[in-house]
Formats: sequence, C-alpha cells, structure tokens
Amino acid sequence: MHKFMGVDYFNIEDLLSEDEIMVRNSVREFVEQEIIPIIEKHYREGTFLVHLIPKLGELGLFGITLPQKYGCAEMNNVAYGLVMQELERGDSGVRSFVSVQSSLVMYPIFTFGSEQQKNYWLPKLASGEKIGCFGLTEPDYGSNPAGMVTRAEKVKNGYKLNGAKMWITNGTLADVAVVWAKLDGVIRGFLVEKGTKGFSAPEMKGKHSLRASVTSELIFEDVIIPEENILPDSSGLKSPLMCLNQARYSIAWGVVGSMMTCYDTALSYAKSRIQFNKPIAAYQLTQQKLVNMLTEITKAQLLNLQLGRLKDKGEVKHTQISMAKRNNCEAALDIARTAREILGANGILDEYPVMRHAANLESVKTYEGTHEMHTLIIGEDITGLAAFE
Ligand code: TGC
Ligand code: FAD
Repeated sequence: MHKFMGVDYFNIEDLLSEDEIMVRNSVREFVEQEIIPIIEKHYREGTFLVHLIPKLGELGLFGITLPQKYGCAEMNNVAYGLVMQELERGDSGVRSFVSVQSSLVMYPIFTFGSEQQKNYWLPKLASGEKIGCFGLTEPDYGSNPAGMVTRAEKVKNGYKLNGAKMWITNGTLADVAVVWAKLDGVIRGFLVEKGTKGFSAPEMKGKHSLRASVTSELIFEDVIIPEENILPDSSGLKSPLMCLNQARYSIAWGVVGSMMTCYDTALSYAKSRIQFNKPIAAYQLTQQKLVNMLTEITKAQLLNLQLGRLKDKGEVKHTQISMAKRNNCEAALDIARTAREILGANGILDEYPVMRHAANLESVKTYEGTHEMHTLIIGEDITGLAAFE
C-alpha cells in the first residue's frame, strides 16, 4: 500500500514551529492507524466512529486552543488548523465532530459562559466524556439565521423554549446542545441538556454525504431549562456568528486534508495505470490536471498559514476567514472531482477515498455559510454594500 508522505511543494513546513510539526505528525499517525482502516465501513453503514471519542480527548484535540486550567492543551491556532487538516484527510465527518465540539460548543461556553458553566463543562468536553452540538439552523432559516423562530420565554426560575433546529451535527449523540433562541426579540445562547423534558434530537437519515457523521433535528416543546443555563454574555446574532468564525477557520484548514489525499491518490494511480502503452501520468492532459491540483493545494496552504498567524496575533477579520473557507472548499471539491476523473471507473469505488471525499465536500461547501453567502460577505466588505438583504 502506497504510504502518504504529505504534500508540501513550497517547503511550508519550514514556516512551522517544532510544536506545530509534532502535533501535525501525531495526528497524521493517529489518522493512518485508527481512521483510514475503518472509515469506509462506517461510511457505508452510516455510523460515526464513536469509539474514537475518548482517544481524541486523550490526544488533547478538543478545544485545543483553550486554557490548560479547563483541561485543554492551550496551543495556537496554527496547531488547531493542522489538526483539522490531518483529521479531514481521514474523513470530513471526523473533522466535523472535533470542530463542532471545539469551535461551536467549547468556544461559546468559554466566551459567553459563566465561570460555573466553564468549570463544569469544559474539562468534560475536553476529555470527550461529554459531547456537544450547536443549534443555529432551522427548517426555514439557513443562510439567514436572524429570522429564527425558536423562542425562549422567561418563567419562574428559568426559561421555556419552543421551536426546532435542523441539520445539527452530533445532535443525537450530544449531552449538551448550545441552542440559539430569541428572548424578548434578542438572540441568546442556552445550554439544553440531554434528557430534559420536551427536548428530543432524532437523527436525520438518507444522506449521500457526510455519512460517517451524525446529523439531527432538535425539537423543543415547552422545554423548561434552569436560569443558570443561559449563556450570560451572549447577546444578538453577533454571538453565534463569532462561533462560526472559529468553525469556518477549521473548515478552511480541514479541506486541505481532503485535497491532499485526493491529489496523492490520483498521482500514485496515474503513475501506475497504463493505457496506450504508457502510464496515464505521461499524457499532457493528465499532467495539467495534477499540476492544477498541486497549485491549488499550495495556494490554500499558504492562505491558511497566514490566516492562522493573523488569528494568533488577534488581527484576523471574519471576512478573511470567509475568503479562506470559500476558496478552499471550492478548490477541494474541484480536486476531488478531478481525482475521480483520473481514476476512471475505479474512482467510484470505495477502495479509493476520492468519491467519499467528493460527496462529503458537497456538504462542507454548504455548511458554515454557503459559497454564495461567503461571496456576498466579502462583496459587502470590499464595496460597503450588502447584497443579501
Ligand atoms: P449582520 O447585520 O451582518 O450582522 C449582525 C452583527 O454581527 C456582526 N457580524 C459578525 N461578527 C462576528 N463574526 C462574523 N462572522 C460576523 N458577521 C457579522 C455584524 O457586524 C453585526 O454586528 P452589530 O454589532 O452591528 O450587531 O447580520 P445579517 O442578519 O445581515 O446576516 C449576516 C450573514 C448573512 C453574513 C449571516 O447571517 C451568515 O453568516 N449567514 C450564514 C449562516 C451560517 O453560516 N450558518 C452556519 C450554521 S452552523 C453550521 O453550519 C455548522 S456545520 C459544522 C460542522 O459539522 O462542521
Ligand atoms: P438556504 O439558506 O435555503 O440556501 C439555499 C441556496 O440558496 C444556497 O445555494 C444559498 O447559497 C442560496 N442563497 C440563499 N440566500 C441567498 C442570497 N441572499 N443570495 C444568493 N443566494 C442565496 N447548522 C447548524 O446550525 N449546526 C450544525 O451543526 C450544522 N451541521 C450541518 C451538517 C450538515 C451535514 C449540513 C448539510 C448542514 C449543517 N448545518 C448546520 C446547516 C448549514 O449551516 C446550512 O445548511 C447552511 O447554512 C445553508 O442553509 P440552507 O441549507 O437552509 O440553505
């Protein structure tokens, strides 16, 4: 079996610290040993690799940038990005799991939560003892979450929630849902715990994409949650959008892992597949495809690294994250489709990872803001004119 040696045409590794390289290598090894051998089976069966959750916790991959006092590794954003890249080389579903837990559950608790909420939840989420999900999207409000209809109402000793969320990663598995709902017309975050009366999280079935990931509805029917489960510092749409910045960042890095495995598979196949008495890699049309793939990977890697360095300096703009998410998802999907072409009929088999990645990337290009929404977000930034209203 061909061994993956990384894809680094511009010696970008020279720009990484020893710690960053060490984290990347240990996750690469983990993916090689624990994910790649079993992922196709899970994908076919439509199941998540739940047995890996404690191991992901032991490796310190949940909430990796958060402080050690909450049981986290307190590493920088470039290390976080490299972890996402390596996990997504295994499968977008595994990256999604870690990204949701870290960016969309631990980050909002850390940023908007009380000290009591942080002390209770963060160490348990860091170890993988507890699982979380993030409920923003609703059946009728996807790209436009400001219109959400889920409502919270103040009642004695707490809040009453009514409404529904849809397309929620990890929903059925989650011990705690970070739920966004309007309280007196203002969007606030609430922690809804599994088993609360009136709360259910049925799994959505029938996906042709992200099959090794749990996606669910969240339903709230007169759900009473205690006073202390509101995220006290959350206020307005800006709060969930701040969480999305973290998750979009992790997707921008993650999809480079998909690109790398698709390119690597296509290159190796093209060198060994003989047609018309020559390897197909010897034909100019194939070489052009491979060169385009490698160029797009290199551009995405450089974009990510600078994005990470800006984020570590506290200087990143959310529109820059949008540009990286938008560019890299589109490039990754193009690369997966081109790799499938290079493999010919073999490209549709699950003996190779490319069709699975291509199918996953359809979701990845859509969630965390569609390609079109990120176009409009950047368009607004450079023109000063919002086109989505
Ligand atoms: P708008 O008026 O533009 O913004 C409201 C307030 O928020 C500020 N803001 C941001 N702040 C931080 N980060 C961002 N990215 C921000 N974008 C905007 C803005 O300045 C404003 O602040 P203030 O102080 O004036 O109140 O709001 P809008 O309603 O016009 O909508 C803006 C729009 C369209 C960009 C936003 O709604 C959007 O991004 N829509 C896309 C929805 C989306 O991405 N959903 C993702 C759901 S989660 C998910 O998909 C998880 S998948 C996970 C996985 O499995 O990996
Ligand atoms: P819509 O908003 O209905 O858009 C449909 C089409 O119209 C898109 O092409 C869109 O770009 C386009 N469009 C919309 N408005 C405009 C406009 N103004 N101008 C031009 N074009 C426009 N959400 C969560 O909250 N938590 C999760 O954990 C989560 N996980 C997900 C997991 C999966 C597998 C998937 C597929 C989705 C997940 N989502 C999650 C939801 C995801 O964020 C939404 O699907 C996404 O934001 C798009 O919303 P929508 O599907 O309702 O599409």
